[in-house]
Amino acid sequence: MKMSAELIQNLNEQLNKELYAQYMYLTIASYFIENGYDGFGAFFLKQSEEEGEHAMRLFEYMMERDIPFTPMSIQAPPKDFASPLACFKTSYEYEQEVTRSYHALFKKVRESGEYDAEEFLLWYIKEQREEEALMRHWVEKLSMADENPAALLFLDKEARKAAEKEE
Ligand code: OFO
Repeated sequence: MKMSAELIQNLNEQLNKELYAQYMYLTIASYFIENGYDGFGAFFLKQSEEEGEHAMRLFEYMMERDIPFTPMSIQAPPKDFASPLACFKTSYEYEQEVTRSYHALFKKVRESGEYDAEEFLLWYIKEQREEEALMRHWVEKLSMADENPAALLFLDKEARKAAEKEE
């Protein structure tokens, strides 16, 4: 079944959002590593790697369905964060934005009878739920730490453990 031009465009945009997430998390990892928080750095490197995998999953699906890939430019992410908490807040906000875009796309594929795409996108719906919960969890913890250096160093160690556990 041939996919509509609009849905093809939406899938390409979604892939671009995943690549942006990969680039943004890489940038945040660099912010942390350069500021001495290696644990948070490892956590964001892991997140960056996962976002690259999400982009590849979309790419492979598109190739399997004979959907043309359109290269698009990837925006430069911000790096001028005011604090570790600001990094997590930005990440949480972006995850919510990506969730909204997957939900909008899911609605469109359902309404257009694209059942195969609907089944494929379910994986992303679940993944976004998990990623939002993960970022929200860290925003809460960092808010409690309130820039206290000892608390931040403790959380930095916890973030490293979390990064290693997910592997
Ligand atoms: Fe790709 O999982 Fe979030 O953005």
